[in-house]
Amino acid sequence: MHIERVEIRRVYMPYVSPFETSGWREEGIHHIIIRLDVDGATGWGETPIGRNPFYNEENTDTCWILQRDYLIPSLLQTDLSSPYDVPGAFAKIRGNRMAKSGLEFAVWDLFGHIEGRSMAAMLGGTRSEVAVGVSVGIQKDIDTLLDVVGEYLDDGYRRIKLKIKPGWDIEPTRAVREKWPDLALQVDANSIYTLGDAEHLAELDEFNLLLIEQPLPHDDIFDHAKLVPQVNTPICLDESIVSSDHARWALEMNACGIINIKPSRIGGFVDAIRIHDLCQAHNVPVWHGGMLESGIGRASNVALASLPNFSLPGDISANSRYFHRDIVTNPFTLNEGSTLTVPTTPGCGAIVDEAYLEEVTVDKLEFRPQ
Ligand code: OSB
Ligand code: MG
Repeated sequence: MHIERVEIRRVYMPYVSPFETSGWREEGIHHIIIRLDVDGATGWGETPIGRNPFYNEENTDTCWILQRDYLIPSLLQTDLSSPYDVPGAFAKIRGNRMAKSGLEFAVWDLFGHIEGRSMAAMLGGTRSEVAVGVSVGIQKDIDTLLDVVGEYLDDGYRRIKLKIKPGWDIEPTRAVREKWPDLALQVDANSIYTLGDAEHLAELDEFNLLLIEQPLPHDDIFDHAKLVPQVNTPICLDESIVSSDHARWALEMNACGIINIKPSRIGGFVDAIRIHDLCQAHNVPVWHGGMLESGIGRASNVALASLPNFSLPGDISANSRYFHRDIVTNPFTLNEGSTLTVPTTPGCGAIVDEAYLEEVTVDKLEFRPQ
């Protein structure tokens, strides 16, 4: 099968409230939405990339150029018999995994529609609901943080992640832990510390956290392996695990006890599933991270999170936690027990609101085979 038409759109959608981490602050998403068409069937995907290269080395502009000049021309030339053919079509192009990922997700959605199968079923999902929590950005002071966390708990979320940075780590975590002694709580540093901060990070041990996510540099598995024996709380890697090879290296080096899987960071589902399976074989739990996706990327994340070794709650909150209005007409809502229901309809299950998508589109390009 050859894809007949590709459309990519840069979109901007404002968040319900700004999102701040140790390395950046954003007011909304600057993602790329991909549409594929073949013979009356449509597949949608999302590249959930940062406007600036502050999370990983890519940004919206680099993804746009890579998709336009390299990835889409390769995809249009490829005779696809399954989504597993996509990584091969992109193999010559080094890195640029976020740029690749949205195209791969769209191919999965397309095959789901053609074959009448849900994305979760195609990926090997076994759950009908996935456990989720909320990632809470850095706030202006601790009182505000306690209010924000309290609101999410009132909404029904049962796991909270706090973004931390030097000067906003021990005290905010202590305040949340003192107010909610039994809350499932974890922290994420987005690569802001160094190995010299090991003793400081060990001060977090007293708060009974599920994990400390990516304390050290984004490309440094080696120093994480040195940190692990110095901290009692499990270390979880996010940014450092960009492929199944990186996951294997981290597991062999004992650089982490838990891995956060974001299929976008890894270039798509094919390699993300390898990480899931590898971790399962090592008895290492994984959980599904998030990139503040629109309803399209969110639906495909929920599909992947239905695989069996996703045993900790994911950063996949309901659409309303991120946006007042989303580009889908069937947003996820939070179930009792802090879960989202896995769609069973063909593909990822997102129903795209094409009129609103047009409204939030900043730029678009169309491609057909030469
Ligand atoms: O490090 O997990 C992260 C958002 C953008 C980039 C990186 C991260 C995050 C989040 C938000 O923590 C997770 C979400 O709710 O989508
Ligand atoms: Mg993270």
